[in-house]
Amino acid sequence: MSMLANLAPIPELYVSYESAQKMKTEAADLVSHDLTPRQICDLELLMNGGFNPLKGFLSQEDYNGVVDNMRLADGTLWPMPITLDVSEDFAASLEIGQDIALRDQEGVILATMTVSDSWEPNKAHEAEKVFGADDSAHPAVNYLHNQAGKIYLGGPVTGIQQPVHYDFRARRDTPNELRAYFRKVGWRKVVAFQTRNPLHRAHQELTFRAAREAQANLLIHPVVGMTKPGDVDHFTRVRCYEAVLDQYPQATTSMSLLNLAMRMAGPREAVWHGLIRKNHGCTHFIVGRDHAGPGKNSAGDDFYGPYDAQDLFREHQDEMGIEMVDFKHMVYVQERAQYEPADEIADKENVTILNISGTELRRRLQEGLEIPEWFSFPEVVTELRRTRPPRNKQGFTVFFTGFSGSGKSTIANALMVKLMEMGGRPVTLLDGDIVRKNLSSELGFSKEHRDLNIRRIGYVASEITKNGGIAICAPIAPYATTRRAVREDVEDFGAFVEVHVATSIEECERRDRKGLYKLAREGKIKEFTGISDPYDVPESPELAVETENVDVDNCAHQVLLKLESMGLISG
Ligand code: PPS
Repeated sequence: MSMLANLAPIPELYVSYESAQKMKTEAADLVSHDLTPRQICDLELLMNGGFNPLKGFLSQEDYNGVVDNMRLADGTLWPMPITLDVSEDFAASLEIGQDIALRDQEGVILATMTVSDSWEPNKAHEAEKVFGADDSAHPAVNYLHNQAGKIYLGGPVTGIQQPVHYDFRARRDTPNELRAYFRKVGWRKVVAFQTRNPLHRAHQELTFRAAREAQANLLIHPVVGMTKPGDVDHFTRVRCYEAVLDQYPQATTSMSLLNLAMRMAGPREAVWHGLIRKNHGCTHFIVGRDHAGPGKNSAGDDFYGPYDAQDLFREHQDEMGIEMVDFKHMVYVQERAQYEPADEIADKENVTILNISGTELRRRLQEGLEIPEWFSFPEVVTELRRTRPPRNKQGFTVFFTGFSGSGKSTIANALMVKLMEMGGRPVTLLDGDIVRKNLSSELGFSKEHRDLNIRRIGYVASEITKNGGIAICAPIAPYATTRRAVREDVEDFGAFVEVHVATSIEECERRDRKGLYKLAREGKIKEFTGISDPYDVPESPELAVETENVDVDNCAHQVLLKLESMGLISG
């Protein structure tokens, strides 16, 4: 297969400017759904043709086909369920055939959708089929179970306007804008490079080789929508890409940003990425080792084989109409001062092969260690160091959890004082009682209210962490899923150290400092944690402290030692 691009415009779902103005006024009468960040990304690519041939969020029949055999009901290849998940209450308020307004998080109307289908999906089945396992260590499976609404709505979308972006506007292109650009500059063969990481020298070599192999122009097409939790933020990455762009021949290389919400679905994701790039006018697509890999599963193994994505792509590429340029792992050969594909080095025994993994790079950045010139470009390293200061200068959160009266607040107070004595970073204590007085004064102790309380604490802690401070939280936080959600919020910006204050319920009741256990036993306080309400014992906290026969100073000191071993404070 050797192909040239058909660069005719592809169908979009937008109405004309005049109709859009009219629809905006008329939509005031429609029921509204406020889109989540991921749904906004999906909607943008639906509307601009990035997800061509989809005409809206999947119907139940299309969804079943996509989940079970990667095909829409009419047989067209489509590997990823693009679904509009909503709450049960919202779904129950709608009727089939009704038009709803799809709004962004500021309430701006982006589209309308005619609801053709509403159903409760089998999420465990979706996880198994689409992501390979119903294992919440997979970010998309976690999203499916813990963030996505219970009901899916399907139906055709009518586009009113693109989601608004204030950043890097000149670098964002719709499929038709890219197609027009390729037509204008006469590019008929274009190889796309998908990435969610900063570009280092190995990537540059890989993309050069791919362009040479396909005798094609190169489109660097990084994802700036949603990537894997913990990735380098897209602002930093785009500044890095811009710095590296100078290293490429201008006449044959271009860069454009893609507002895609990745799922990290490995093989299926590679096929999806290929279809999206075809829609953007590309003829070739680079698939490397472990394409869109989600990391390890809960047993510590990889979700997918390193070349599964290449195999699935190869199987479908004729039908897809975009050709794969496959790559093995690139490594640096010191004696020849160049990058080579690991599997093509014939004289392995006689040369020194160097490689720095993503994990090793993060470690070096975190610890402020050297990053050699053979690995990356000085401009990229400077940019990364600026946003990722070493760990002992970053913000972090210590999150105590345990029963009422377990000693959380006392240890948290002692820890705060010790950290303040050390200095360097501002420290804030978000104690359970204090938070309930200030942030959450209207809340009670139902599951819903407790979750809300913890999410508020998590939000404040993540802001403190982002801004380089230390947040110490000390609520009961009885639910594991909520603690996990807070961990994710915080880990976007710094370390999350969960400390289980493991005092037994019997001991807490025996101490009964505030006399609450007595009242709980008498039924005078309802839903009391440990007595008449559940507590999920943390399965793998960073630290568990025993408080029986151990004094407070020692408990706080154990936390300090943990922080030190994690590199968060210097010894
Ligand atoms: S939660 O579940 O995390 O939102 O709880 P939290 O905000 O930490 O609040 C716990 C403090 O409120 C007092 N209290 C109760 N605790 C548990 N269950 C019930 N029903 C309840 N009613 C009041 C209790 O004193 C907790 O304080 P701590 O500091 O944990 O002893």
